[in-house]
Amino acid sequence: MSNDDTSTPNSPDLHEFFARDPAAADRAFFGRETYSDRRGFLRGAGLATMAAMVGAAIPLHRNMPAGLIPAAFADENVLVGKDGLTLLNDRPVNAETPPHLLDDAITPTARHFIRNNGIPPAAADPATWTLTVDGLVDNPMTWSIADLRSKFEVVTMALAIECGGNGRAFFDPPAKGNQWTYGAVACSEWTGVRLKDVLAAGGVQPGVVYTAHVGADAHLSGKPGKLPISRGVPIAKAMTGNVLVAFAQNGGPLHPMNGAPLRLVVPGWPGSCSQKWLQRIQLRDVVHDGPKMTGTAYRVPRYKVEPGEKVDKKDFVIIERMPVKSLITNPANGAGAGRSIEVRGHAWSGDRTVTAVDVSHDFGATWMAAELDDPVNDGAWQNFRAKVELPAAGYYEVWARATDSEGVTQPHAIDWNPKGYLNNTMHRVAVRVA
Ligand SMILES: Nc1nc2c(c(=O)[nH]1)N[C@H]1C(S)=C(S)[C@@H](COP(=O)(O)O)O[C@H]1N2
Ligand SMILES: [Mo]
Repeated sequence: MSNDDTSTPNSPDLHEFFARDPAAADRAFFGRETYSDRRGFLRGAGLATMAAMVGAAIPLHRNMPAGLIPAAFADENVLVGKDGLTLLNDRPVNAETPPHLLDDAITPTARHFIRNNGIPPAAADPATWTLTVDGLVDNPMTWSIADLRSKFEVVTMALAIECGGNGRAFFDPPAKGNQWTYGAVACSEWTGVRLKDVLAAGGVQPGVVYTAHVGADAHLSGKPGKLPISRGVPIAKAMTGNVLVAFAQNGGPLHPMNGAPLRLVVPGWPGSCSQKWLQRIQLRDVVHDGPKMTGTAYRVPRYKVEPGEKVDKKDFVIIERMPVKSLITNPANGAGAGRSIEVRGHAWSGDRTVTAVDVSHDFGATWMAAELDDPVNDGAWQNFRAKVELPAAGYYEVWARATDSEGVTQPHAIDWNPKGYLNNTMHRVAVRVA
């Protein structure tokens, strides 16, 4: 987008100022000195405290040029409260989880990936957070989290979220964007209320076709009122029983980077539908056209294209359900093993169930069926395991492929698209038998 202004005219000066005299720059911008032991400070105090302090010291900190707050965050401490994630980008923060750390049936909060399009809001008090439902509803309403808890049935569900760009790193020619490998997927246990109950309480008007979701994060440019991302889903999807407005993750608070204190969880569809730091849902009589709904964002060509082919913008369609896929979480890629191994992992297919997972150790020449669990609820990933005897010492690849309730099986090779979405090729891990 030609007028999508992400330039930051001030930031080079700010960087220079911080580089030249960090203490003075800190006093000027933060009202106190944080630099003298910035790394130590962040390490000790954590991201939430840092965000709260910055927010308190600078009322308009969300409007500051990109490059100031992020510079302060730009070390490994952006991953406070996370365990073993790989940082792909620190402005905005994007981090994925190595597959072998996703072995649990329910992903621990510390291992849930992070996909940010902008600057997360300062840590907020759940007691004062509100969600407004407006647009084409009979009764526009603003709810506190306590209201949501008391007015609607509270449910807990294991729900898988996968970023539409998971697997982008393997596109050739390469696609721009975060180079996710395998780990932009997770299945936390989310507690909240059903979006359909909240929308029904507002009175969905006839003619509503789409939702529009608004979060509290700021655009990287710091421009006031400019949203980094605002996605929506067709009203029929919003009215599905497993779409939650969630205020707890794995029995505790949401992680600040996973949308605390309130987020949407729309399982089976691109993660981008699951708005974090959720403040507002608007009902519309047209397909939503917020940032990252239009152009080529979270869209694919409506026909199959040759790798590298240039596709006209008008030929892109919005991604809806995510395709059938599986992930091997044991053994870890490159692991040494004995001849007898247990291959474990998860499989999922948006809006469908997985009916079979097969594993191979001979490059797909032969396959054996894995034991496959039913989903614990609609929208959860399914766990599989298979005892595999490797014939002799040496190097092997273990492959997994899932098949879903419509009979669709994961492909061997990528269906290339310009933005690198929907890579559901089979996962392969290397194993060396001593
Ligand atoms: N407000 C807001 N919501 C958001 C995003 C964002 O940048 N801002 N990123 C989206 C994308 S693209 C994904 S894949 C998921 C990732 O959720 P997670 O960071 O909790 O793993 O959040 C979605 N919700
Ligand atoms: Mo995403």
